[in-house]
Amino acid sequence: MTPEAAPDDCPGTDIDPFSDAFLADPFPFLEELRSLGDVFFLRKYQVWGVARHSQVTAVLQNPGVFSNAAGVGYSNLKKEEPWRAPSIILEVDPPVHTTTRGILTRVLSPRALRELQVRFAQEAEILADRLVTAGTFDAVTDLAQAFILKVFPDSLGLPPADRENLLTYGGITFNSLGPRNPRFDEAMRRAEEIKTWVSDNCARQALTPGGFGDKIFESADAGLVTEDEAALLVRSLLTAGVDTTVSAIGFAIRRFAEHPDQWELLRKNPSLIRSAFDEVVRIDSPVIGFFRTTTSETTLGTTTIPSERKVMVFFSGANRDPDRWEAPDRFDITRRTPGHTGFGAGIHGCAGQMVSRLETEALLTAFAQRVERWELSGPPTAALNNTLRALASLPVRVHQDAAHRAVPSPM
Ligand code: OVM
Repeated sequence: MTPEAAPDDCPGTDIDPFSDAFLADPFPFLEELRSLGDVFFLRKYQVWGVARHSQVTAVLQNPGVFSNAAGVGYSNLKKEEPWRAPSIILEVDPPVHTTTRGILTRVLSPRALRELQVRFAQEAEILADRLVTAGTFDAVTDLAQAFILKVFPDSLGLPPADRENLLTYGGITFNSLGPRNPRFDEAMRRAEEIKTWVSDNCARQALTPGGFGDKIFESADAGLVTEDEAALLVRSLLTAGVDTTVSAIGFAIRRFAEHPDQWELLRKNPSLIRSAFDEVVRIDSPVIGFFRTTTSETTLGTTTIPSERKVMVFFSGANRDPDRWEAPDRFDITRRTPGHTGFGAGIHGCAGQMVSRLETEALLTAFAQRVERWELSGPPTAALNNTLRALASLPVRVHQDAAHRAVPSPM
């Protein structure tokens, strides 16, 4: 199929946001996409796209026109058979979304999260003591994955067995948002098996009382959703809360290994830890972008997009837009980060973002107390995925703070 021309009122491009080259380093391509205009047309996929901060936020703030109900990937869920039951929070619009979002907002309320802070801190200290004593390790597998696969499913109340399936499930889901390319097909090979495991683990009887999962089922008792819908909301947390945060932690450690001055600044001033994490989410944008689908003909900039067309919304493009950020490619933990789109924006903005901040703050706090300097002990490798940017491995050596003795934890 030869790519068709772009519409007359929209610059066209042959940039392929699902190619290996783009996924390995999207930022030069995103610069070119921003330079094309407010809107561009991706010829290979016959869809529109936005990568400037102004347009990315305009689309995300207008969910009536830019709908999630046909899915946030390339495929139109209303026209093509989805590989899993659609999410009842991400892949829906108001008013359904309003109810389900309300449930997760309450379950993930600041009060509910305060109770987790102590546990996250304890687990972070145990892990930091162990890894700092080891001295060299892989910051993706031994640190980011080990930590998140412990604390996040624990907070949900998930049983401890086979948690690495969560990483596989996240990989499948995020690949499935791209077009049917080899990455998509490869991910789908394990879809049926992993889907069964996930749905078994989202069932009420699988979840420990008191966790997020159990609290979601209380909303079924209250009549807000059915038990089947509650299980789907548990699934949303499992889908969205593992690979994303693992990715951000990996990028955070790489940034601090590459910018020892920023690590020193963070150690001297731990109150910067929160903005440091948001700066990582801004500059490294774990989620490259999601799609929206127009519900009517609409005009963006000088481009008219017909109804029922897909628009790719590059969160990662908005996060490096020089019209919004001063020196956008500079990693600066003192930067004022509000307004970044690393968690999306608008009504579908990440519901779990406070959980991810608590998790990473616990980790960075524990390591800041123990590690003077991070050193890359080998080349980082990337894990290419149609939607999620992440490192596959990040070999590091840590230089221990002489003043901090790593004492074995009791018990
Ligand atoms: C979901 C979900 C929510 C947020 C992100 C996401 C694919 C999935 O509800 O399943 O990533």
